[in-house]
Amino acid sequence: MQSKTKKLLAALIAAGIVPAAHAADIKLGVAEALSGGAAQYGVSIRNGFQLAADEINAAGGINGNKLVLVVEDEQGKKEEAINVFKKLIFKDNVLMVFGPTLSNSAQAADPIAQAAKTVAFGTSNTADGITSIGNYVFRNSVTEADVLPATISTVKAKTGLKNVAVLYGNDDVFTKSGYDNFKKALEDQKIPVTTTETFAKGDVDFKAQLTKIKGTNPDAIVLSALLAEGAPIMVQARQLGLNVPVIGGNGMNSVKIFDLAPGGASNNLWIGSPWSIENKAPENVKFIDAYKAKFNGSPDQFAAQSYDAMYIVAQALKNTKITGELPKDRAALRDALPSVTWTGATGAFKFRQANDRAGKPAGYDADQAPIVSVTKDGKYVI
Ligand code: ILE
Repeated sequence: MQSKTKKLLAALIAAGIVPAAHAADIKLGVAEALSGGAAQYGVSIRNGFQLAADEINAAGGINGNKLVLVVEDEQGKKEEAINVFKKLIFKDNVLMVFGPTLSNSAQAADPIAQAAKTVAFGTSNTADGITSIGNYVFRNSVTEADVLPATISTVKAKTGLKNVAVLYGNDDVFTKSGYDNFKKALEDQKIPVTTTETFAKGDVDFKAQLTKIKGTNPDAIVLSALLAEGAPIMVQARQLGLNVPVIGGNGMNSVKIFDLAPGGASNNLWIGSPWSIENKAPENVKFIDAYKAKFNGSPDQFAAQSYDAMYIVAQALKNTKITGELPKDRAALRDALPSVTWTGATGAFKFRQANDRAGKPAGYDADQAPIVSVTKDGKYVI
């Protein structure tokens, strides 16, 4: 800003014509999939951010300064995630970036934030390796590595399954990582695999794989998929008379499954997550009520995690002196984040240091334990 303009602005603030808070807005980037298949998750995520930011601003903001969200649609595509990260970081000059929605996009876009020494905070990325990108990469989404062993052991204990068939998407960072972690958990828990089948993004007909699976007569199907393919897989499995439990990863953990696989096709789907709509803790009840009032629908795990993430960043910002010098402020926010603890919609939260591939300290993962639930008639039951 020109110094003349600066002086004029200062005079207008002093005269009470321009509110002082405007001069110190805190700009946060939100890069999520708001169109395309991954918008099933991205819209919920954006809603969670908006709800939390509105609440924080209504309660006085951050030491009197208002949070302003700069929201961009990265369309669930890694090239778009890269473009949007560049726009937010270099053109909009945001303090930090939330997102992107898919691990597949995070693996491509987070290195941009890391190189620019700007925090990239994922609220839905659950694949291995995301936080190994570097020390500016954070997430509060619990990883497949942390969730899937508990999901498998719970289904084993409750259904007595003896073997499983495996079905996974082999061209997506998250579905592939889910597969790797399922495979490891099955080996660790000595559960034999009857067959392993794959599919690709955009496939619509899964009957060949499901018929093969049916031929091996498994006690359950382990499924690492995003909703766009996972929902039709459930519909087609039930059509073929495959009514065994389906054990899903994070991609299958959305209330959208009840609309996308209607008429009971979504029954008997097992998933693990730290968040449940049934959890009656006061922080969660407050979140669910506020979400319903604002968006006229029920929240899901993705909204709960983004809502909590905004409060986690707000706690860090309260301990950060914003100077107006962007590189300094971006670094100060990064340094304030690791020690934040917060009890929100997903319960008690803290970060856990992650390492890079060489075993050196890198970014931060979520340190939370999952609860396993199963779908029954349009609900998750614990
Ligand atoms: N957890 C997955 C991922 O990391 C999806 C996110 C479901 C929306 O890509």
